[in-house]
Amino acid sequence: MLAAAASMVASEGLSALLDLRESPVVSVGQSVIALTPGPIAHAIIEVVGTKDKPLAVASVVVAILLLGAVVGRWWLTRRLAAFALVSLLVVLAAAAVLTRPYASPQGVFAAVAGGFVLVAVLQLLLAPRANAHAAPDASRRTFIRTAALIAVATAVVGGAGQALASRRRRRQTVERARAALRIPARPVEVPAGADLQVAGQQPWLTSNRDFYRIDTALQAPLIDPSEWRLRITGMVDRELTLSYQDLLDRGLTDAWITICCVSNVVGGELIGNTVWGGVPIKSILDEVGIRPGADALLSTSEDGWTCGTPLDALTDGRDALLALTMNGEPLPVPHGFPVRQVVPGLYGYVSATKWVTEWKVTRFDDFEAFWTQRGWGERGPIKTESRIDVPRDGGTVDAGTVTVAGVAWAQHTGVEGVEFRVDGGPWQKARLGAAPSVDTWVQWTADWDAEPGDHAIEARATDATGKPQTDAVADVLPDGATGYPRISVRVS
Ligand SMILES: Nc1nc2c(c(=O)[nH]1)N[C@H]1C(S)=C(S)[C@@H](COP(=O)(O)O)O[C@H]1N2
Ligand SMILES: [Mo]
Repeated sequence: MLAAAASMVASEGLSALLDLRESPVVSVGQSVIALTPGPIAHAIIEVVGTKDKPLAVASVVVAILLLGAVVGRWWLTRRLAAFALVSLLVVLAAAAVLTRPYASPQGVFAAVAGGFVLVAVLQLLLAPRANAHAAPDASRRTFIRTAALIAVATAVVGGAGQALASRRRRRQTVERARAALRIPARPVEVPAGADLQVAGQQPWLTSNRDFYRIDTALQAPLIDPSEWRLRITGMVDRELTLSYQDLLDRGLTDAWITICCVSNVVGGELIGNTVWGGVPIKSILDEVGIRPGADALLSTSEDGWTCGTPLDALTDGRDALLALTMNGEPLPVPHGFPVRQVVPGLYGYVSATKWVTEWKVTRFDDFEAFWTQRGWGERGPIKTESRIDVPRDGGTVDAGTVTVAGVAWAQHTGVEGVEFRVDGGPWQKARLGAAPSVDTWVQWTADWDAEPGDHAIEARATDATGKPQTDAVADVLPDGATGYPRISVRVS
C-alpha cells in the first residue's frame, strides 16, 4: 500500500510539474464517473448528494491502495503475476488519460512513471527480505527503516505536488481574466415582497456561494474568456462561431430564474434562485436559421458532457439565456465560467450546460445525451413542487401560533397558491411572497395554531393553471421526484 501511495504521489507530482490539465488519478476518476451505470449513479447521488466528487476520488485512491497491497503480496511469491497486475494498472490509467477529450502524451508518461515508482519501491522494500533467512531481525529493522523513509518522502512529495497543483498557471490566468472582466454592472435588487423574511427560512435570492453545484467534472474546466468560442453547426442555414466579446457586444438581458436538478428529492436542496445575465438563445438561433425538421439543440461542454434541449423551449419566447453572469458577477468557475445555458422550466440535465462550447441543431431521434444514455428522461420539464423550511423537520416548537414557511415552484407556469395541512387534516391556505415572473420559486408562509403533541405537516402547491402538485410519490429517476413534502414536529 505504501508503494501504491508513493506511485500515486509521484504521478500526481509529475502532472503538477508538467502543468497537466488532469492527473492520471483524476482521469481514472472521470472514467469511473463516465462508466457508472445510471441507476448506480442515482443511488450514490441520493445517499451522498454533492459529496459525490470527493467520494469518487477517495474510492479511486482506496482501490489503488488495495491493489497495491495485492501487488505487494504477490511480489514475494508470484513475481510475474505482480508485474502483470502493475502493467494492467498502468495500461488502464493510460487508457483513462487517452480517452479524455484533452488527452496528452505527458499524461501517459505520468501514468507510466507511477508504475515504475510502484515497482521501484517494492524492490527497495522487499529485496532484502528475499534473502533474510540468516538474520530475520536485522531484515525487519531494515524494512521498517526503509518504509519510514519512503513514507516521509511520499508525504513531502505529496505536499509539494499539492502546492504546485494549486498554483497551476492556467487557474491563475483564468481567475485573473475573470477578475478583470468589466461587465456593465447592474445592481441586483430583490423584487419587493419576494423575500418574506421568515426567521430560519432560506433567502429568496440564493447567493453564488450557497448555490448548489451538480456536474460530472472532478475539476471544473478552466477556460480563458478570450479563448472561449461557441461553434454552432447542424441543421442551420448558416454555421456560426461566437466569441465572448461577440456576446458582450449583443448586450446582456437579465432574468430571474430558479434552476433545479432532476436529482432533487422532495424536500431537497438541489435548487437555487438567482438573476442571470446573458444573450437570449432565441436571438442566436434566429441568426443561424433553424432548418425544418429540427427539434433539439445538442450542446456540449468543453469537457465533453452533452445535453439535449427541446428547441420549443428555446424559441417560445421564454428567458432561455446563454448566460455570462450570475447574481451580477461573471459566472463563478464551478457554475460554468465563462458561458453556460439557463432555460426556465427544464431540469438542469436537459438545459443548463456549463462551460458550453458546441451547439448542434439536430433531432432527438438522432442522438442521446449524457444522462439520457444512463436512463433519465429525454426531456425534463420541471415538476410542480413545494418544500417546508420552517419549522425544522424533527424540531420542537412551543404550543400556540407557529409560523410555517417554505418555497414552491412551477417554473414557467407560475404558482397560484400553496396550502399546508397537519396530520392529514383540512388544507389551510398560505400567504405567498411576490414573484417577478413565472420562472422563479415563491416563498410562502402561514400561521399554525399548534396543539401539544407530535405532528406531521405536509404542503402542496397549485400552479397558475389551477393544477395542484400530485401526491403520487415518484423517485427522482427517470424524470424528477413528486409527492407532498412532509415534516415531523413536536409541540411542547
Ligand atoms: N458541463 C456540464 N454542465 C452541466 C452539468 C454537467 O455535468 N456538466 N450538469 C447539469 C446539471 S445535472 C445541473 S442540475 C446543472 C447544475 O448547475 P449548477 O451546478 O450551476 O447549479 O448544471 C447542468 N450543467
Ligand atoms: Mo441535475
